[in-house]
Amino acid sequence: MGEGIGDYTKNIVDLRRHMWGAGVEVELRRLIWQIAVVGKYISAKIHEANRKQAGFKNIYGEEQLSLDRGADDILKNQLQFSGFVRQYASEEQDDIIKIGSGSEKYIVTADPLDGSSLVDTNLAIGTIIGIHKESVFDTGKKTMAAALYITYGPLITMVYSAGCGAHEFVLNREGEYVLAQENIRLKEKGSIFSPGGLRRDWVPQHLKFIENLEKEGYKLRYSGGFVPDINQVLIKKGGLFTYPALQKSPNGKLRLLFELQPMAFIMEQAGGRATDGRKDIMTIKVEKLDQCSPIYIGSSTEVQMAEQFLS
Ligand code: AFP
Repeated sequence: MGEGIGDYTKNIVDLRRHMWGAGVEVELRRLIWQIAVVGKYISAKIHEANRKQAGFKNIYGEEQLSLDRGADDILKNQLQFSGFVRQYASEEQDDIIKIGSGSEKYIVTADPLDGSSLVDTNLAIGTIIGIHKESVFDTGKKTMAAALYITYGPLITMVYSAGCGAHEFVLNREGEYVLAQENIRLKEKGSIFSPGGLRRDWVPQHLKFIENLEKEGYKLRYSGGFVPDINQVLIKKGGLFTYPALQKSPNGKLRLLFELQPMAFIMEQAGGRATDGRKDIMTIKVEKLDQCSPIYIGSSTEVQMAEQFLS
């Protein structure tokens, strides 16, 4: 058998074995495993929607919307019986919902299908998960136990951290998540930047920051999908993603609880940083489920540069 993911003569480390080896506590590693399995079902739903589009009919707004809801249903129903989750909050729900008996160890937050408006373009989209020990209405530094995201692209990949480094897995043909790389470490300084929002809406300090990156020769990499855009900074081991404060929306567009905290948790575990331009994302208290925040996330050099321009 040739080299590569399908070569099982090598030492294959699957997700469960990796978490056991990394000392992740048993309930958390079972929960992470169950969520990773849900990724397969969500991926199947995306392909089902795309099959509709292939030669049958395009999926429009309502259909895409149902994809978001479908992904949320799959996640919620699976977590309902996990035995480890007492509350579930997602971008598709109006409020936090109680699932399980109420005595379970964790609270799960989800952006079940981030970037769903990109499904009809066949660009990569993703699922973002935060796992909390205590009430989510606090800072991520206090409440978060783990975070993961799944990228539905040419391959299905999953990155997780349970506070013991950031690790990437690829879903292989046999339906196993096998280790692709562990303890991912960002370089101090990268070479790509991913700037969200419209240039005409940026505040002057942010515009000057971006112009400085362009002057220094950073390459622009922006797909409009938060998960693949962040994943690119992590897997290329450096660079910066930003969705800034805009003149009309000073808190930017991305959700602190569902999108920014999980990615900040993972990026910090990979030696990177994440701020709103002044404060670390993980020290910002969540007051409301739909609270948004500007974000500068990636290598420490670029994040610090942003803070200097914005201060
Ligand atoms: P959708 O989920 O509506 O596709 O939005 C995706 C997203 O929330 C996030 O994934 C992107 O980083 C961001 O929006 C892109 O926003 P712009 O379209 O304003 O660049």
